[in-house]
Amino acid sequence: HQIEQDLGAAILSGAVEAWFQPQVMLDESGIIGFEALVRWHHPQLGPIAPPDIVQAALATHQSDRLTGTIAKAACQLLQRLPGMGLPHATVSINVSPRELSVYSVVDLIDSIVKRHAIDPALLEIEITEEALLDTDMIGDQLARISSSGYKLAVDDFGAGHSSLTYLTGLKVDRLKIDRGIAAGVTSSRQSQNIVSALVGLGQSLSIDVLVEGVETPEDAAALQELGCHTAQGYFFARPMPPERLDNWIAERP
Ligand code: G
Ligand code: G
Ligand code: MN
Ligand code: NA
Repeated sequence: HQIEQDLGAAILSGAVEAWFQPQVMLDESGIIGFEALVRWHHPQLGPIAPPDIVQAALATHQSDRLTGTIAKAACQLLQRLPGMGLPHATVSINVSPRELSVYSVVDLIDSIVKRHAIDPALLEIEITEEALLDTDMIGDQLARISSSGYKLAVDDFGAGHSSLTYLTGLKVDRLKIDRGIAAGVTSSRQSQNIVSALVGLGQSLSIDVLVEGVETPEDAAALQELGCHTAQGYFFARPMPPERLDNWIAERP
């Protein structure tokens, strides 16, 4: 496996990097945060899909090095955000369910956050909903994310792993509604009803709700109509390298 073979050197050389996708208020009132997404342009194979990078890291026992690289880039962005006029914006990183049972993700992130003197409340950890179903195995790690002061987001919420019981046992800060749901929001009554229900769920549990995959102005308007306040998607911005964020922010109306 070429990817597995080359991953270690690519992490060391900086070829494996974090790009960032903005998260915004649907009423255009501002930027609330950024999601870090791994990117690797392999010299022979071209761009490697993030799930393949994550898989290769697991297979070669380098998940901690991969997540460490992304967390470090997230902290570097957090250090710059006050100077970019966004002192309260959060930065989120994705943590794969499987790595939670392999090493102490919280210890790793703690050491990076301390080194950068970052407020942990500005760093959000995204875990897919699927992972939260098996809290017996990783419940301790998840509880430590919150007790250490980090924000916890449930990623791909509503993508098909429907058990809500974990919401009663964990301190969840944000539900990230799967982009499959946003896709139907202008055309399907069903999708609209689901979005309304999820917004209500978030309100009653005091959990922020962010809709992913907003691709058109029509999606954005429909979601706002349904009571959503925050979103992420190609309509607002694609993921971009951190050095491009300054211009993107400056050019926003
Ligand atoms: O960036 P893109 O949409 O291609 O990402 C595809 C998938 O890979 C998403 O589910 C995303 O959560 C995941 N992903 C992206 N970056 C990372 C990362 O740094 N770590 C982990 N574990 N998953 C990531
Ligand atoms: O699973 P997760 O939510 O982490 O995945 C985020 C992925 O979704 C990123 O790889 C990003 O490139 C992709 N993405 C972000 N916005 C959009 C969008 O508006 N449409 C689609 N199709 N993908 C998006
Ligand atoms: Mn995510
Ligand atoms: Na998601």
